[in-house]
Amino acid sequence: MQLVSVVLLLLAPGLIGCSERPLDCSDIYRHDNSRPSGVYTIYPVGATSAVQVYCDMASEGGRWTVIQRRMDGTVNFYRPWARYRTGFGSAAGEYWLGLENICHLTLRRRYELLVDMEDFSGKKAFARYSSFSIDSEASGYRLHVSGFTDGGAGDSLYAANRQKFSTWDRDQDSAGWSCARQYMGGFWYNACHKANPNGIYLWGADNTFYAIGVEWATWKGHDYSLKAISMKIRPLK
Ligand SMILES: [Ca+2]
Repeated sequence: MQLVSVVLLLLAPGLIGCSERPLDCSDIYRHDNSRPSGVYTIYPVGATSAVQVYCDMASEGGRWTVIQRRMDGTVNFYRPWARYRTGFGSAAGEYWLGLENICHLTLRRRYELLVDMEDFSGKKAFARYSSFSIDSEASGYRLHVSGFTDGGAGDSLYAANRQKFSTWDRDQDSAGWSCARQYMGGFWYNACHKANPNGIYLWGADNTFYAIGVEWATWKGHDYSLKAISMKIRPLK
């Protein structure tokens, strides 16, 4: 009987913690600010919407919810609308959180955006934006990003701002052709891009096909595919 009581006591704090249903990584941090970076479960769309994400608890003060991550080329990012809508990949590795999840988060809270990146020589840079949100699917998941701060990478999202999201099977870009098909990703293409974080994972400098790589052109140009890039958001205080 005593053992049962002890077990219940040990379980109780955990049960209370789980019932709080964190919306994003900032909630997990607020609940326990000693938690390290890693994979956690969040609930962006409500109690039945459990989704695994990577929480960056270290960069620039931590509390970041990673919405996109490339690091080794193990996940195919050339996917149709339905996959970009719901998300794909693995929270411990490469993934896309999903436009529907991102949309719900930015409806609920005001977010900033950090884009961290690294090249194949180990150099790092970032771009930071003080405001980030996307509209609903009915509005094409249109992007709103502003308040740029340069961490050495330059502002490669200026062309993507106020664009709808496009995939190879849903062309909502500003070009007379399909940017997603030409540059082999899914993104807020204009006509077409300075940033292609969901492009084809190549290994550094490669000009075989123009601008199809995992690119941040204001840092490395259009013939260089990054080793790593991640887009992460956190609520403004
Ligand atoms: Ca088009």
